[in-house]
Amino acid sequence: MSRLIMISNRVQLPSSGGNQGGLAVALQAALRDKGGIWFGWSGETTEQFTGEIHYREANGVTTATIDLEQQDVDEYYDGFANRTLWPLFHYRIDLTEFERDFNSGYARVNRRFAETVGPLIEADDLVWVHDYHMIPLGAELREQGCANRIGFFLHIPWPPADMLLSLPSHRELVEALFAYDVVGFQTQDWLDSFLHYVERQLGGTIAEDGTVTVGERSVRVFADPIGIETASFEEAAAAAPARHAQERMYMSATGRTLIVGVDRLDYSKGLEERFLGFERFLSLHPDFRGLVYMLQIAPPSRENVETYRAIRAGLDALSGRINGEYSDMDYVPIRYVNKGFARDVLAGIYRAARICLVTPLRDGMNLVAKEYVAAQDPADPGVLILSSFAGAAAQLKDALLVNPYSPEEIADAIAQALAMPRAERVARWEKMIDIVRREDVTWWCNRFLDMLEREPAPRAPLHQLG
Ligand code: GDG
Repeated sequence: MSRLIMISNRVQLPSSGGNQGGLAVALQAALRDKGGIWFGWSGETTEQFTGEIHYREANGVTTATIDLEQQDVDEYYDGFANRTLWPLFHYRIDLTEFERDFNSGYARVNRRFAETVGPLIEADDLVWVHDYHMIPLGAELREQGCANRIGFFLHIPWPPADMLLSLPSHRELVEALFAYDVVGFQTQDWLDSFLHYVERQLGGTIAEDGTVTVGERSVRVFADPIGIETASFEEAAAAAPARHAQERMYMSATGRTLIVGVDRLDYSKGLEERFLGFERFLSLHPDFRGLVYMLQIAPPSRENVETYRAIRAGLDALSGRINGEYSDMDYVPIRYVNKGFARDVLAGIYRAARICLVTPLRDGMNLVAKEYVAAQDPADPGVLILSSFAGAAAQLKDALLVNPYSPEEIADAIAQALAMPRAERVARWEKMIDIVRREDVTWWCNRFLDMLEREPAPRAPLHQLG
């Protein structure tokens, strides 16, 4: 049986704390099943890049990591990945920085990854590369003669063709994807944007079976929506630590209705717009003031990048202003918490919330929406308010779908959710949980690996496109 070589920017060993995300758990399970290695950056820097590999092993999973130079981190991670690709792929040209040094740092680190992981790959191994940090890695591996089956999965959206054209190296980036055998996107929408670019800019052709051909190169593309570890999340939500968290929320709420939001502190998550939507709700529905409050959990992320510091300052000011206006001696409308919670505590908070606001301006998928659904009490579930611009909206059609830019739509959806009879809440939830259970993270992982395994191997060496 083929081993699995998984490659992503960061890796995660199994831990006993129960604090791991569903994605890490699923990838670890696949690694345990197939055997192999999870390769990535250690998160550490070194004076001079040596390519020395640090191996760690826990619970049947082996990780292999390398340290990068500070300049690598600045140009590749904080630079091209998080200041160029992340904003651009989330439709934020206004925040996208186009620096030549970022480009060269991105190329250099991908080459360094390829040179260090390349020798670890054995003839029959399947190679699975993850996300926007690593787009050129497949091509770098092919350069070194790697003929294995290599797949790539993009966790974030793919931008519309016109938007991608604003990236000076757009052609190079897209051509690099043709070094893979299989490329997976979260939704058909993101895949369509990719195909549109390929047809228009590269004159590519698209076959019925999802094979895209440009010149002599072909790649199999498909939409494979990522799921969560539903069964274990449902279990966690009903277990003692979650019940305690739920009780704590009820006690501190003193009979008020809880609306929850859980997001990494990131401009793509639409936090400011969400606060404004909640403010609009309070202003349009004075009867509900003092009866409904919002808990926004937003652990900081990417604090080395200036835009992220700015969004934090903006949200501090906005929540302060709204609280100043609508608070009372015993009421604060927004509890805004900049820290993370253990996964089972989070499950209890989800369950205590009558409404979950998931309103990203753009999101590859959004796992919080699925976790909220999985955490609900089947007899008395809450209501999910979901941005139609999140990948998850393609599956969770029974959520209340909103335009996250519109405070009115958010305010109306909150009012509708608060008034929703239990029978309707149950009916909507049953349809959503059915999908969240069926299309869970294991389903996603197996679908990708099955697709990759179906590809003929070994593969021909890389030719030039065109
Ligand atoms: C990228 C794409 C795609 C958050 N706060 C806490 C906590 N979290 C966990 C959530 C959830 C995860 O972090 C966030 O996942 P999302 O999917 O919502 O968003 P991104 O981090 O932007 O992920 C996204 C995803 O990749 C997978 O492909 O869905 O579109 O942007 O699992 O629960 N977890 C704990 N405490 C917290 O306070 N334990």
